[in-house]
Amino acid sequence: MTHSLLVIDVQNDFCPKGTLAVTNGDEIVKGINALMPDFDAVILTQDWHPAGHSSFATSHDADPMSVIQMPYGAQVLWPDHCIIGTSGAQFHQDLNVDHADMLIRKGYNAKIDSYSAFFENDHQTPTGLEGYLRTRGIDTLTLVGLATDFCVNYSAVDAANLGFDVTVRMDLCRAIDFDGSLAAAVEGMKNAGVTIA
Ligand code: VGL
Ligand code: ZN
Repeated sequence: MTHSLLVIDVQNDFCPKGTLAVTNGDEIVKGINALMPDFDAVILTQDWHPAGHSSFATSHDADPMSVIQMPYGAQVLWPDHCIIGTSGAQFHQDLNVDHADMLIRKGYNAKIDSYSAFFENDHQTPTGLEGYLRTRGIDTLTLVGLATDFCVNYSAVDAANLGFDVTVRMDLCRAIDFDGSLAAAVEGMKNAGVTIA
């Protein structure tokens, strides 16, 4: 077994004072750092959007958290967040980025969102993470980070569907939990064979 820790989007905009703040999002940073030495590899993801990204409510003159239909399916419209080059897009200052073997960015294509670390929201366009894991012989993943019900959820389900052995450490994740999204995410992850710990 080769086991990787996948740290999802521990960035300023998802922490208190961020533009898409997840309640107590910064609480998990210490625990994540403490876990890193236990793994064969540590991979960090970074939500990385160009200004005017199609997932932003401001790009559609719509209210934040409204939902629209995109060519690839339903899309929640978010407040502007994690814009390339801004401090909001940077990792939380206490996250031990020096311990990471690999950083993967996602959401840089203006026309399509990418919650998952593996595929954009069309569920087809790969980020390349699968190939990285396979060529390193990594077969087992533990996921932590932000937000439980969006990027952690999508990444965990994709990883399980790709055949990885996947565990989500709920104590080291925090959720947006909007409109029942957390309960739905937990249900979906369990159905995909993800271990909820
Ligand atoms: C995320 C909404 C929009 C996340 C990213 O990291 O869960 N959520 N972009
Ligand atoms: Zn985003």
